[in-house]
Amino acid sequence: MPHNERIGSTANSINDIIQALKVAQNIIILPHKFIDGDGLCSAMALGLALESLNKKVAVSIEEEEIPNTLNFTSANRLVQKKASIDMMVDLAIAIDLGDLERLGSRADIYENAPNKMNIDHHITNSIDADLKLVNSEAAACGEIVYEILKSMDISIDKNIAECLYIAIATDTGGFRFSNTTQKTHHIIAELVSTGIDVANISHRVFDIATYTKIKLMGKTIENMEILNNKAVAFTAIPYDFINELMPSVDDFEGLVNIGRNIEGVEVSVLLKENEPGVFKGSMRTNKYVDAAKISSAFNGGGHKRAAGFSIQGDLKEVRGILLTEITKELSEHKPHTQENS
Ligand SMILES: [Mn+2]
Repeated sequence: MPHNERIGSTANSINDIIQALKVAQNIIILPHKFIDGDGLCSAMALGLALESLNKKVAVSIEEEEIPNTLNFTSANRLVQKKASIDMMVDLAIAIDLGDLERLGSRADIYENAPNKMNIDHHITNSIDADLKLVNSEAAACGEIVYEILKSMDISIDKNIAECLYIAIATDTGGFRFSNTTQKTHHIIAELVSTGIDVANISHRVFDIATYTKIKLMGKTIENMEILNNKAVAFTAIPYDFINELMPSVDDFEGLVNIGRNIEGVEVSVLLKENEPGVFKGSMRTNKYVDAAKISSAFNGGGHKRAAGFSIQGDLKEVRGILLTEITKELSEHKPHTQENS
């Protein structure tokens, strides 16, 4: 597919976007809260490119710090906390989000900007913007930014390539998810040709974990029960363990997937006891159980395959309540083939 064919894109043409980027001088780029590889790194790639055109650029994130797994690129210098931003913004770009709620405390920066742009690839996008480039066919915003840079004749140097690589690699789960296309691989081939260190990037982004996280993984596995004829993986990390270990929020990332990846498991639940008797739950499902539906019964929600909730009580009691709901959902739904995304 030629690079200028943009199936699924809406609103403005890429030329409108390019014109606005050329005119703007002070640009703030805003990825979503709970920052991830695509949000941060597509923002930084665009930021580096705009800097090369002598524009003043900041990437503002909601988090106090860049997560460990993403905290190694030279582009990180573009990242500023909201409080330290001291420029008169003439263009705000909301990137990798389809809902302004996902800007968190930074929504006002976007709302108050004289020019608003939204670059996104979510199929549900309700953002009001002066300029909008939404391409739900793109595997990552990194692919859209790549296309913008090509159209602007901005050369993709090693630093930009590194950011785009991380953006695309993370949103495709390391080129394994169904959003990975021939075009994805064509773009990646060009990025790799700049000399980026793929092995090092992959190790940093996908493999490295803090020792604290490894200990949490150990506890997650140690406490795991396989129930309901092996369809449910249930585990809890107790308050005392957390209190002694003092993990960061990052350290809990992905722990619930350990249960989900066990052969035959449909529902994986991980309970984190934040305070004695106060649990934050994560739920992942594989094929047919609606995690959002179950979670909504416990002050939570999310997506069909990934949701979160809150529940209070003693662990035994909480476990019983949750398993009753999960068992009900499991028995109500006959497995059927469905895209697992
Ligand atoms: Mn994304």
